[in-house]
Amino acid sequence: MRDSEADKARSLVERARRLVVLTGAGVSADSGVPTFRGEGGLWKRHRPEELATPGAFDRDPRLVWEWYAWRRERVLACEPNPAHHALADWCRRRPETCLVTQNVDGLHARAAEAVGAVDGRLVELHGSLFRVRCTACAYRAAHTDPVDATALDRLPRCPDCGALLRPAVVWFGEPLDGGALAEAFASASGADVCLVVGTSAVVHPAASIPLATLASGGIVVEVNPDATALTPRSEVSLRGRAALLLPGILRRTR
Ligand code: BV8
Ligand code: ZN
Repeated sequence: MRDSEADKARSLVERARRLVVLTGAGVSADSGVPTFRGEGGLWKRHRPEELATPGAFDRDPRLVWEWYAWRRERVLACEPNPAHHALADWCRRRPETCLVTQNVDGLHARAAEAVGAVDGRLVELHGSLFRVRCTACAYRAAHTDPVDATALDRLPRCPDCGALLRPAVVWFGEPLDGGALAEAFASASGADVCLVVGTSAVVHPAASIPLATLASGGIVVEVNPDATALTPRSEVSLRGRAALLLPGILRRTR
């Protein structure tokens, strides 16, 4: 990719009055977290409809927990990569930035903790692998202990009512948290630049967030090794890996 494209992207982001960022699985790819649709992707062995749905959990909670237990262990062995750190450092310097992620791997939050940017505006649109909620009452909690999914009667249960606990993630066919969605779209509508990193822009309503910035007269800057449906709508679309490109785009210039 020609430097001018990367320089143009850096200048557009640096001069943004208000930036909103949307990330997908690609921002975690360089940490070793499998993406959903890529080679070796999470959906390779299973289709989303098979596992990441309420019906799948109702039919076979042990199988669904087995998949999530595997993903949790896999992610806990990963570290935030230079893309996560560049975004966390940017958000510490510019706390008005809203960082919206589709990812449930918690790596943005870990990068923010590392730079003390915990007061930044991080919206985890689809929840987190490391939070659980009760299938029957209002109980919800952080949860990082290993989950034994070898048998139904070993699955985690609610300490308040004894019902099965589930991963506090948003499954296909489930509504997103209203507050998170409202914050994401309000930020996107109020932004003059939407930086879209590592998403195939297939899953809705997340994929519509950059369109809110465009609708209010803003522009989109995309970072992705592949073209996506957003590419034709992007002012600049950089073909490359987030871990290699983001530190340059977000670097401190003053
Ligand atoms: C809802 C949590 C309504 C669980 C996830 C409108 C149009 C079409 C369909 C729909 C629509 N509205 C709703 C739907 C249905 C559905 C949907 O969008 N289906 C898709 C498949 C067509 N949406 C829903 O069901 C949503 N719910 O709308 O509810 C409602 C309202 C009221 C009452 C009832 C219902 C819920 C969607 C959330 C699903 N949960 N995750 C879990 O993770 O287990 S989705 C999951 O998949 C991720 O969170 C993420 O959102 C998505 C994966 O997408 P990406 O992150 O983009 O990852 P992907 O692998 O696809 O792409 C990676 C990209 O990175 C690639 O482009 C690659 O090139 C790039 N890359 C690779 N390496 C790098 C890189 N980039 C940079 N650097 C690198 N190194
Ligand atoms: Zn309960």
